Amino acid sequence: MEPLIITVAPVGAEATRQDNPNLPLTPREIANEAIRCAEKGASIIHLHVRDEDGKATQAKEIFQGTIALIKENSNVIIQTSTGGASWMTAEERLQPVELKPEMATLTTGTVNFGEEIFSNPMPMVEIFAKAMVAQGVKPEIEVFEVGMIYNALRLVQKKILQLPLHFDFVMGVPGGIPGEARHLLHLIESIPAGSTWTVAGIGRSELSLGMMAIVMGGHVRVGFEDNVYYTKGVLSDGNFQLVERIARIGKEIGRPVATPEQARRILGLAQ
Ligand code: KMH
Ligand code: ZN
Repeated sequence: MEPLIITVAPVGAEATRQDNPNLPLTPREIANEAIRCAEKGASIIHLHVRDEDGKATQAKEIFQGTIALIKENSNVIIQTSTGGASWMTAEERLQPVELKPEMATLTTGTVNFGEEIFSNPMPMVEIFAKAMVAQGVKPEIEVFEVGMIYNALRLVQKKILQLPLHFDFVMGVPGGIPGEARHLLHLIESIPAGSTWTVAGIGRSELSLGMMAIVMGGHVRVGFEDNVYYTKGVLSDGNFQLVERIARIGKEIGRPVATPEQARRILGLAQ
């Protein structure tokens, strides 16, 4: 099996310091956390940023500053979010793609997101996909529901995207596909042969689904965007602790972590 690509999602758009006081918020804090996670075995940073008040933003300048700080001390792959937060406009969300990150997320459908709606109508998804292709950015297809796989394949049929695709199964969002083993099997069976995939389990499913992915040849995402706990009722000291644990488990069951260079080769990114 390929080495294990660990993605860390250190901040997200929703988590607050009330959820975990160790949540990084400023560009410097996010960069330091990203670098520490890279040292522990993460090869992709799934990046959201916050404004001066700690509120989610997709401002290009804040992404640019944060990415520059990360790159000073790490060659980790930067994957900017285009999901942003559910209340943002499409124009706001797409901004970081102009910075030509190596990767960006592409959610290929609309889903209930707790009490809100994470809106991704297909005409908007097509615009996002075309922008990524034009800027040489590899999309990671964010799958909150099985139908989103087939929406992504429609973009392939329309020759907007090309195979092989890289999928992230985001499982356990209230309103999306539950974070259960049988659903992960169904998702894996639904993607074309030759695809790569990772899993982001929300809350307590982060660890159980991550372990399944390690055994099944997939890859794993961890981090405070998805889960702020280390174990039930015990907050994590930092994202680095979640990365360290999944790297250790991977190593012990025969999937040592991928370096960023190995991850680039596995994902077909320019070396
Ligand atoms: N914050 C969610 C509404 C992504 O980064 O692409 C969407 C999200 C997905 O986080
Ligand atoms: Zn995200």
